Amino acid sequence: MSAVEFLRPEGWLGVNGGPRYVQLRQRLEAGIEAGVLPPNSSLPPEREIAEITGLSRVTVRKAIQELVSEGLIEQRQGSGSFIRERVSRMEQSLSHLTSFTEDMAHRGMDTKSSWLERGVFLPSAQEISALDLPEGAEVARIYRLREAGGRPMALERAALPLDILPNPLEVTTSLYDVLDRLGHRPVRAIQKISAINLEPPEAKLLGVAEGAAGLSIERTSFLSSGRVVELTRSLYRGDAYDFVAELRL
Ligand code: 16G
Repeated sequence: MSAVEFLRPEGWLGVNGGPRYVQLRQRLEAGIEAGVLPPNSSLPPEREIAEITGLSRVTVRKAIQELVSEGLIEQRQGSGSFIRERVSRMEQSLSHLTSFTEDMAHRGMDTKSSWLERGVFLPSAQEISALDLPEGAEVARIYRLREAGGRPMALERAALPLDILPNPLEVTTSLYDVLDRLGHRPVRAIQKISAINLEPPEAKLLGVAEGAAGLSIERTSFLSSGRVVELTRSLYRGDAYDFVAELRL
């Protein structure tokens, strides 16, 4: 069935069905759910929807606006409204100190990292204090776009003391694998999670709209001696992750 046929008002638009923009919104939601309006396809223009349904353009616009705020539809400047790709959310436990590679392998997903930065740098004030770096010490930094199952998931910026990770170029897939080999795999970590709106460059890398919701997670990891191993700031797509913590009495 075409989108136009699906939107013909017979059978779903009625006087007793509540506000008309809500009826249209529900019809469009049903079309998205049923795949009549598939991901990445364009929605007929407002004017055309108004003609097919007999609703006013104001009503049509209101329904579309609601779908935009629900994240089902995306408006692209100059080219109209598109059905957004549905992202299945992932649940991530907050009680295990695992790596991204391990988390995804556990779900049967392949991971890929694109390197945005990797090398030895002069540390920032935050790195000096978080990693407890001695005067004049440099820092190993790796910045990656992390993908799983072919989808961008997170941007991750890690900083480590050089004696923990002397050669950041050694990290090709998993940082924790390299730390494991070097005998520096962390055993404990503290994470701080905050809600953010993704800035244009990060949103672009993650394949979401500018200002889309994201989660910023700062992880500070420790060796059993109490020494800090990494300071990592990860930006996760807000539409792809649920972080789950188990609480006990
Ligand atoms: C996770 C950690 C990150 C760690 C990375 C190592 C969070 C929020 N962050 O993404 O701190 O550096 O795993 O992953 O979970 P890798 O061994 O696959 O490189």
